[in-house]
Amino acid sequence: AELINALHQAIVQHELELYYQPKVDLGSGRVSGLEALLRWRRPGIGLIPPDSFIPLAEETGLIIPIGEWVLRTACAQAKAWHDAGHPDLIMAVNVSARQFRQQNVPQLVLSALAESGLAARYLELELTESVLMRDRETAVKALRQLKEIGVVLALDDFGTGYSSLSYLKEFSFDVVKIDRSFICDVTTDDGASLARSIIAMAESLHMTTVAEGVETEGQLNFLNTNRCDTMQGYYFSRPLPANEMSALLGAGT
Ligand code: G
Ligand code: G
Ligand code: MN
Ligand code: NA
Repeated sequence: AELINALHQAIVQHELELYYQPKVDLGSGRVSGLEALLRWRRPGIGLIPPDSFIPLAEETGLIIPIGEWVLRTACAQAKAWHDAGHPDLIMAVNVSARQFRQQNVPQLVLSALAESGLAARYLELELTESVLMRDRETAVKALRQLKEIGVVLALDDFGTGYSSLSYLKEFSFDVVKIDRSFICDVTTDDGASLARSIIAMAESLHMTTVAEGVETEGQLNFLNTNRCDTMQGYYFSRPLPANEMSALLGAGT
């Protein structure tokens, strides 16, 4: 109960922050997009990662104002970076499955885009396949609405859930984010063939691929050789607060 009050206060007192992690296009080497990652700067305690409070936010309904704040802030920040000379950056926002069920995401997206002046194609939503697990018809309807609005839809943490190829066929995501547990293993034979088959599957379904959790040059070489489109991970950059990201973007990317 104390944590619930604190989280409620966090929204009112502006203790939430977004960090941003770059995604690098492997063809050009340029930063093509950013993933917004939520943090709670708790007075006297420090920076709290989302895994420690999003489940509570979902149980209490606080995910609705939090999700709204995240989306509006990310869209406004993307527009500011576009105006500052990085006009092609795509901003990705995470939406959890429970949040997707609780919140009218298409309506919120329309409102955040209108308010920020960001064009829909520069907003990407990262969803996990569990959005399709319960009440699938409603989910598919909301996903179709989002497609019509024109935002990019990415399947996050691919390979960790109850992935089924039929899900992928039934609903066409634009992007597959290959979970970092696969990327971690690409320097072993089995790991490499698994990652290759995910890339091939994505290609055959006309989806682009993002490798998550890239930490080493060996992993990067593998991704280049196997024609993965985009990489994200500590090898290039950790998630950074907005001012540090501005500096990184300014420095010629
Ligand atoms: O940044 P970090 O690796 O700690 O993120 C941990 C998890 O929290 C990831 O699964 C990520 O998708 C999720 N997450 C990060 N930011 C948000 C957010 O703004 N909303 C939701 N729903 N999940 C987020
Ligand atoms: O589930 P999702 O993909 O949204 O989670 C992203 C999380 O992965 C973020 O919390 C981010 O901090 C973390 N992350 C990003 N890059 C790396 C990396 O190279 N290695 C590891 N271990 N985690 C990473
Ligand atoms: Mn994500
Ligand atoms: Na992920």
